[in-house]
Amino acid sequence: MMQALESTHDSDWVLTHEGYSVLTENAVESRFALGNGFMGMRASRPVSRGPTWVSWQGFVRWASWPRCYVAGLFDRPNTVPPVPALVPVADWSRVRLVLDDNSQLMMDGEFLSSVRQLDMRRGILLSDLSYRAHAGITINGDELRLVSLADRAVGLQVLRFSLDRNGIDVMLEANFAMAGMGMEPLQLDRDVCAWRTEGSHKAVAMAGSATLRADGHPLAPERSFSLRWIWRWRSVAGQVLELDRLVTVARSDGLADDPAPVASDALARSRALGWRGVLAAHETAWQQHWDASDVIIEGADDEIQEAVRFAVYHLTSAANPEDESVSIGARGLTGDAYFGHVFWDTEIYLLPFYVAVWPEAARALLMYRYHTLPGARAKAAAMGYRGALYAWESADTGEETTPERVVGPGGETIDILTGRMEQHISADVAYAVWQYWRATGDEGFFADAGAEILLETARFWASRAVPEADGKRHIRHVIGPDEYHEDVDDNAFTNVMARWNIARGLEAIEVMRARWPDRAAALLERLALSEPELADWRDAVEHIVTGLDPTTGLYEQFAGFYKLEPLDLSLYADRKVPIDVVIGRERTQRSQVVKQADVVALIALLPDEFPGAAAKANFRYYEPRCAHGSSLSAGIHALVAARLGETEIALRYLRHAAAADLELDLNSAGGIRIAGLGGVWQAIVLGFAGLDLTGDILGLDPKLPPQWRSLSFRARWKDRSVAIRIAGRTVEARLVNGQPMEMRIAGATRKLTAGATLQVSI
Ligand code: IFM
Repeated sequence: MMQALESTHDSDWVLTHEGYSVLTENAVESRFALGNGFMGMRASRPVSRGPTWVSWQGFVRWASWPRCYVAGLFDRPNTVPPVPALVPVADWSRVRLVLDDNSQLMMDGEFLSSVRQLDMRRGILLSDLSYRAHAGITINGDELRLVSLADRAVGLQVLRFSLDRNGIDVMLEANFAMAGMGMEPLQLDRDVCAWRTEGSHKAVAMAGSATLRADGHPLAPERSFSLRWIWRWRSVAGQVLELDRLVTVARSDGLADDPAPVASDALARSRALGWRGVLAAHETAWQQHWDASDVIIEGADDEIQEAVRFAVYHLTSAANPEDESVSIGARGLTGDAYFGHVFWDTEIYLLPFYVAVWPEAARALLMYRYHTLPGARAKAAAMGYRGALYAWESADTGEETTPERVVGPGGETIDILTGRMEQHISADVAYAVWQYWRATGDEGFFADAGAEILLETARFWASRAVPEADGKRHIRHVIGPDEYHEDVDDNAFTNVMARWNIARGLEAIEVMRARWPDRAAALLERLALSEPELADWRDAVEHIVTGLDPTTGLYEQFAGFYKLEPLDLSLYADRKVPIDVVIGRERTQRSQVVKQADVVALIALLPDEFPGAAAKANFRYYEPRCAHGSSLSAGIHALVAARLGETEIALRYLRHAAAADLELDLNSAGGIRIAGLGGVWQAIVLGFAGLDLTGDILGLDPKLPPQWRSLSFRARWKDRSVAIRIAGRTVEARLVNGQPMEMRIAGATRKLTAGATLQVSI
């Protein structure tokens, strides 16, 4: 194996998978997927195994799902009901190998070894295989693949292989499989092709170059077809053939913009660098990201260290600070589940990571919400409300894209109510805007975009929380984070977040008036926000029902939750499927069983709403009632437990969250569950380390598990970068760059100056 194709010699950084199983291949492809926020590529093997599928318990699935995605490339496939979905682009890593006229589908021979590795430090996928083909010919090969973090348009594959025989007629074809699937061709030239989506008027171009070398000398290809190269030669035993293929991709969102020249320019740029230069630039970019975002835990189990790196790897792979027109789907760019749609996952589960280590990415994600405000306004208006109600599932335009119904496992039609009722999304977006602004002090963003989001979402809630005969304002007919209970009234999470959102809307006006009076007046005028309407907002803040019992400090999850049938979840501890599958949908709805963190998520987001012993009381009440039917749940439970000093419980949940995509859980088949990975990072950094970026001073309140010898990471805060190390009862903080600042560590405020490491005993 040549050096570039070797993985980092450190098991903390490298995930390894040996073999190939039709049952788990899809999950492996998601888990080892590559991405740079613009392009995402599943880790499918480059040589086809033919149309392998598994027919298992009555349904048919593709064992391998080779897919390459481009962020924002949505179209409406012919689904019923029609919803926008990400359209895959060409699987540019595909090769076809023919030996003496026999196509090698890697099905009929024998794998002597087959190993895939994800080198997270370098952001590369490495494969190594040895295969005994027909007539006993052995093929040895290895592959390196990446999508560049240094130049997001660029992908690279380097493939080396040899045969153990002389005199075999070999044909190697490098092609762009499935190119243009579901799209119409616009241009099919030798080195660059472009297609357009059928309905959404987007276009994508791909350009490519491929070189095959034998003993370092290029072989001449046949070029009978666009983006296809065919080489023929007679084998020499042990001779190493090296294929390097560069691909570049460009997307355009309007038919007037031609993406082909953009892809061609990117190809020229990367060809000038050569594949080693492309690889080197990519590795440097990853190193810079790791310098800013690595989390090092000494003394933790290997799985936790590996899990947090895996989380940071996928979070880094998912975002693109250069594109404000896209956000991150529930599976990133690693699989088709949820069609690439964006949920609250991004603002609540992912944003904290970006805000703390990569605020430029956080800003672009929030600008996506700014650009999709018209869609949110239209949704609110269509439902009879004012302001902005964001889509529960959002694609490229901001219109609601949640399917209205799906076909259930038994062929029955199931209505999906979340698109109409899961409205907390609007407060979640507002929450993320506020967190970003507090942590970065990005005034330009606040004045140009953030304030408008806060005002329009506040306005929605004020119109949504209707005054009733009891003198209170209620929010009826919603779904909270606990999606087992549909069409409920006064979900505490929704109502408390709504109240918070309206209060921040009012505060945003104060901030605007104090800092930019002219712009404040212009904004209020443009939004036609009058004093009587603001008075109504103040009334809403006063009167929204929250479900809080002041005597116990407990929030009722929604009106009537306490009257539901109690369910002892410990009796179902060994179940392998979600609780609603075990006890049925109807009983689940009648029971006090919570799908995922709901009131517990509120403790995480708005700790000030749980003074004194209230946080613990609510956690103790709701934690045993939670069935964790979503990958979002465990991480947030770990975070809250860690802050409460419930270290063992927190570690248990952290392990649970860590295992989700790292173990070959078949739920990862449709893509990694990136919100769960965000939860892993949050549990460690916001939970155990107690990092708080939202106060006037950067805060840290560590409560590490005793077995962790140390926890180290970096955080960005208001144009500064701070390196933090917590070891036992000592905290070290160092200002990596930026102006001197204050920091509150375990309640005590200290000064942080350049060049000196602050050391505090806690
Ligand atoms: O947003 C989540 C939701 O909270 C639970 N079901 C899956 C969605 C996408 O991850």
